[in-house]
Formats: sequence, structure tokens, C-alpha cells
Amino acid sequence: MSDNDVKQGTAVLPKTKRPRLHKVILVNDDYTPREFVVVVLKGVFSMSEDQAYRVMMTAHQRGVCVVAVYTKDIAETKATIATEEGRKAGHPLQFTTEPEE
Ligand code: TYC
Repeated sequence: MSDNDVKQGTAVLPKTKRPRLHKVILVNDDYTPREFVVVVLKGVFSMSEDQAYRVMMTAHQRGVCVVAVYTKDIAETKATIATEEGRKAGHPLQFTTEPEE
């Protein structure tokens, strides 16, 4: 039995590793209007007005805020879409991603 197998009852099954999750991080800037950030958070990350406002204010006060965690593909897609919404409206709003520990 290899290191990647696990014995369960009498069957030997391949050990299934859960994929590492990735954080989407909202980055503060001095130009994007607060209300615009809230609109993007609600639209792209399905947040309530309340949740979106708190996340926006945390980034505003601390510089960054973790928005949510997803699989790598979904995190990167949502970060790109949200950043692009800012760019289209002429704002420097940035969303980044990083793997969870
Ligand atoms: N700091 C911006 C302002 O004062 C608002 C803002 C908050 C922008 C969070 C980006 O990630 C952000 N208008």
C-alpha cells in the first residue's frame, strides 16, 4: 500500500486530497468611491448590503480584506471580473488572490 492510499474497512482506496482554497483579497485605494466597491462586492460575490459594507470598510481602514475563499479557478475568475468592473468605470479598484495556508 503506497503513502497515497488509505485503508478503510477492507478496501484500499486512493487518498483523496482536497484542493487548496484560494482567498480573494480586496485592496484599498484612495480613489474608488465606497458605494462603487459595495456594488461590486454585492454583484460579483453575492453579498448582502451589510456584508459588502463591512468588507469595504475593513479594506478602507486596514488596507486589505479577505472577501471569500474558493477553488483556484473560481477565485481568479471572480477577482478578474471584479477588477475589470472597476477598470471599465475608470476606477483603480483591485482584487487579488492568494492560496490559503
Ligand atoms: N478608500 C476609498 C475611498 O475613500 C474607498 C475604498 C474602500 C476603495 C475599499 C477601495 O478596496 C477599497 N473612497
